[in-house]
Amino acid sequence: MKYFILFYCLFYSVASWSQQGVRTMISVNDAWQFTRDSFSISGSWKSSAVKWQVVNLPHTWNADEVMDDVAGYYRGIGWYRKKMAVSDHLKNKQVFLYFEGANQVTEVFINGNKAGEHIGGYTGFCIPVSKFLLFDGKENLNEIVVKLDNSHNPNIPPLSADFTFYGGMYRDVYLMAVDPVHFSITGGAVQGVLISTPSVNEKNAAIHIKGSVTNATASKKNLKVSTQVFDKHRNKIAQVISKLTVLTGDHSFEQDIKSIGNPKLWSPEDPYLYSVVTTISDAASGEQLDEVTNPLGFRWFQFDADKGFLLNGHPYKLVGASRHQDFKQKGNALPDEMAWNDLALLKKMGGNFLRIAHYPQDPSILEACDQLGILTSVEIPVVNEITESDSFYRNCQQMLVEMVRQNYNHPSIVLWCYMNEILLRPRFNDDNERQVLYYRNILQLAKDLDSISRKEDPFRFTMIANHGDFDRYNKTGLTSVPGIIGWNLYQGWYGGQLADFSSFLDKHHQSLPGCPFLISEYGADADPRIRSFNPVKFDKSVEYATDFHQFYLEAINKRPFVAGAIVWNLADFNSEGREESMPHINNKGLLTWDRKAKDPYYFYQAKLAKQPFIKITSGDWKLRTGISDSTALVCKQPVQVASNMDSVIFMLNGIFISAQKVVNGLCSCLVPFQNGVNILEVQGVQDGMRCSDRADLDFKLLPWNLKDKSLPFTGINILLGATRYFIDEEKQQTWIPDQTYQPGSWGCVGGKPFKMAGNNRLPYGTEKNILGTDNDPVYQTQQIGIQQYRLDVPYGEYEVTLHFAELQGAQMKPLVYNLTQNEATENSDERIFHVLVNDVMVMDNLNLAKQYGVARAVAKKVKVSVRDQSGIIIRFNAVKGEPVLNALQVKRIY
Ligand code: GCB
Ligand code: CA
Repeated sequence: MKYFILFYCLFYSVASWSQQGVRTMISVNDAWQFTRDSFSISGSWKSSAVKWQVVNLPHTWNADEVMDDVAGYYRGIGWYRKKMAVSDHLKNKQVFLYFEGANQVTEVFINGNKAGEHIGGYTGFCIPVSKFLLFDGKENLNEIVVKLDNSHNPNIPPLSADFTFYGGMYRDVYLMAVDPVHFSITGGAVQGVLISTPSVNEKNAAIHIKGSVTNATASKKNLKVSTQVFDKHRNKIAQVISKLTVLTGDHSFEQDIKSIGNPKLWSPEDPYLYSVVTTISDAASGEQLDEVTNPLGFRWFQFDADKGFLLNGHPYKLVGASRHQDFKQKGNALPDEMAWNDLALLKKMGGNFLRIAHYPQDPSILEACDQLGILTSVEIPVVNEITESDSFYRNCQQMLVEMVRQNYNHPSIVLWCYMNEILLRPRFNDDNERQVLYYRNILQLAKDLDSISRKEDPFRFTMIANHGDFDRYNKTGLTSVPGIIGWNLYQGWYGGQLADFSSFLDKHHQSLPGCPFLISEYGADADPRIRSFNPVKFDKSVEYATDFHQFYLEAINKRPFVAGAIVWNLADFNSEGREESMPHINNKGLLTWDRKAKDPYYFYQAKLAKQPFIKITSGDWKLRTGISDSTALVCKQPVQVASNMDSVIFMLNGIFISAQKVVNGLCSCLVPFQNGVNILEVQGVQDGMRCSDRADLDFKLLPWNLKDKSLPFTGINILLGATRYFIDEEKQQTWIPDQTYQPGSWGCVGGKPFKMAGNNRLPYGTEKNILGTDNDPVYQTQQIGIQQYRLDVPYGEYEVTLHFAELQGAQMKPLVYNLTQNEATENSDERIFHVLVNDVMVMDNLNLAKQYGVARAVAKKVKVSVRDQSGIIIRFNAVKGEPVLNALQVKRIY
């Protein structure tokens, strides 16, 4: 049935277009069969040994396996096949299969014959298939088989990187049919012609069109190539016509439109797009043979070492984010609408720039950028390291040429980038001479790629994005190759202090005068489940990330010479090999993996908004818990607000509580939460303008004195060895930091928070992936050397859950993105202890490492009846080494 529909579509569209020689593009996304079993092209189509699964494109074969506890994901071969009817209306056309991108080596077979192949997972490509096709639209005569391979290949970039190399046909595939006389398709550039604007100013603009015509017939053709320019309202504003006589083969042509008066300029504030329609027709008969339509935007720009970026003659600070192309549960196989949605979110934040990192993305991304008004850079995935082989160099060059040619006409692009942190993983660390040669080879590759880029497109700047090792990039000569430098900086995150960021900016400005730069990355992980009122570096709290962004943006804004602030990253993304609080995820997104805003997103919105703006940044932290202050049955906790107004009024349950001045986009107020729902309203005020926000926050007030009758104790969830909070939305639970025991209340006796030896980055705990749980942060911290845990609860029946994980010992792979130091070897001293609850032995000779393994979650529920004044006393008696406890839950049953 599906095949019939496809056939019908083909027939329908060809019938409606066949009167004119316009190209046909029809998606071929539906009802493919897919397998990872071994399959052979020469084997029978029907072979029953192979299990096929019916899938639609976009599709990846790794979406499910990148989040499990098994290290790694399938990197190998996958097969796609389908049967397809092709209308005989296309018999006299040139037919191609156009792939917007597939990861990473693609071979295409039509009816058992190899039609073509492509290397590289991120650029589009066109495979000519006419000569293999059977044209009979009535039956599914054609067999298309696509073999894809996402194995590691030392000659194909990226070799290593902090993201997942999902395999599959993860973008749209089209059947494209053109007349034998058509705009040439090279480097996968299906848009036909290259359009540039060699000069633009407010009064005048010039347009240059260049392209090539392919004549695939045996005869000489007299042709007319005409280019028409239309404004937004489809009024024709200019036209140029050239005559071309072409023999069989490809023939280049160029056209100029010398002067467009008073061009409407393109800018993020007003992304005014013209369109350019270029047509080939037969000179004598006037019959139209091919036609392409492209976007056109008039803008000019400059990167300057002192003034930063200039757009249309004015200094213009670029502020935005990078983007990876994956999404929760979908891997990299996203429909176009979801790509658009990301850009809409960046725009809504006030961003004017997208770094399309670390590879070219779906064509819909740049369409969105052109239309929404977002400036961009695009890059090829040469990340971390290179292979010194001809084949590697060739693949880099091919990717670069494809990237530039395919995307050339997008007015949103200002930068082509061809290397990212290429000195992060220096090879030959134990052979200095060889390493010098390796660096020299990298430099040579950079020079080659830079000159290809400038030759292919003299109108854009080139960029290399470096990590923060200023001297190394300088010494190797890499800082003098590209038009501008991108710095990926993480001071105050992976290493150093926030203030080191500011000094880095000044250092560049002083020691590399004449060399424009932008901050191509900066960011801090924010696990949306982790909150803290004492945020510290690497605690993964949302609060630390907000502070980090506030600091960085201010430092950049203060310095006109810094061209831009590009946050890493717009959204959380998958990096299968990562561990930390949310294993497999890089949490530096301003949005979560499924695109929910985190606090720093609102901070940017406040800083960039042109209208009055206010937002309770942590308004989404709806489940809160805190301890009542003994007298008033309230708990005071700070709440942060992002706004662009002068001051903010806070109201709780309709009553004024405070007015605060906004400093650098943020302010906060201690809110006296009551038990239950608290309605928090905030109002921003400035010059008679007002704006407001509201959050309904569910507060669970805990008694300090557990026998307090006015606030009966019902339960508590405690993280040991941490000063952070953890929110489990699924279970509707909040975990709070521990305290030291005081009579009447609850807390820990003895021991100290566990801190990983030799890891200066972590404030406490570990960043190991805790197996057997998704709530890693519950287990990643612990009290080591604990003697007792006491809760002076009243009489009743309780359930106590003890949460353990052995945090020490070898099982850990080093952190994938360890930018600063190496982990010290961990001691794995044996620890054996007994656990007694109210003097009843509940676990004896507990040896976590031996019984469960290192870094595995262990939860034990114990029923306890409390019959006397002393409440619950949990004792930890050491047999060997120091006892530990990671988290504790106590629930009153009755
Ligand atoms: C970087 C890399 C990027 C990583 C990022 C991080 O410098 O360019 O690919 O994801 O750091 O989060 O560590
Ligand atoms: Ca697409």
